[in-house]
Amino acid sequence: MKSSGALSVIELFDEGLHSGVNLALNVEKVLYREKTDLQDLMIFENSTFGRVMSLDGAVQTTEKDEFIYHEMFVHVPLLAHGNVRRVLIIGGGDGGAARQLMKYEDIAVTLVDIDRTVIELSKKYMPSISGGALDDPRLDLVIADGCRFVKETDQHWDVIIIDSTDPHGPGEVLYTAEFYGDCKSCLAPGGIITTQNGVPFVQESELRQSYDRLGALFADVTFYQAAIPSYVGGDMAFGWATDEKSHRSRSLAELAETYMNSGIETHYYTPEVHQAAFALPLHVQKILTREA
Ligand code: AG3
Repeated sequence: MKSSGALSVIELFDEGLHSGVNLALNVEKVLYREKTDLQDLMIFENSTFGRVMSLDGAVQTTEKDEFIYHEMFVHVPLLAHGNVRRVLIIGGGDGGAARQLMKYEDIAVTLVDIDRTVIELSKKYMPSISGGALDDPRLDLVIADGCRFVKETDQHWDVIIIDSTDPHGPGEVLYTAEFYGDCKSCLAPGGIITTQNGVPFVQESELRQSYDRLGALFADVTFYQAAIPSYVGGDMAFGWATDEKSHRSRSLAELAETYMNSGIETHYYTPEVHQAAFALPLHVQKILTREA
């Protein structure tokens, strides 16, 4: 009998982000590993996902499936709004969200990440993710604590994308009521906030917490979903918060027109997917409506 292919795998990345379920990825090759004073960062090669970046043992992004996450994070608020000029990204040092934003001609992006290492390593080892966006003159790159930044700035943005890690460690502060309040005060009228809100099936309490905290601040708060293959547990939820309710009731025809006029090219996003992503399965709705 031939020996199983699995025997040739030297190392396994064992995520262990959630209790009771682990994502195991074969590590073909470790390209980088360092524990900085801020976080434990690793970049490795996997046969399915291409290069994978993990922070503190959790997959952040991969070459092969990042387009799903970043397209949905960016194009849903931008095309729903329809007239975005200024965008703030909190986190997102890999440059994936920034690359999607650079598809819009008339755009100014501020990216605030706490860790310069993430930016440098993403550019070096996973250049297709940022695709030059981190060096684009339309991008203002700020190395700072996002919480402090939104508290102190007097600038305003049409869309704020909170592209954070999960609410453990350095990312935890990016899920607090205080931080959401500070984000609200630097949002332009009609502005939209989107957040990385985890996988509801394995992160119910995180979903509910963000819903309650954002719900106390904004007139329209919900989530939209997409399945990111390297995030274990099913569909992930993006948080959506705005005072302008009409952004969420765009007709398919309106979305299709805005998409066509924008001239952007996508690989996951379509106006139909955009609309459908807001349809929440009943078990997710129940997490949001049940008594606390
Ligand atoms: N931010 C989201 C990380 C989520 C990790 N969760 C997980 N592996 N289930 C990633 C930054 C991408 N720009």
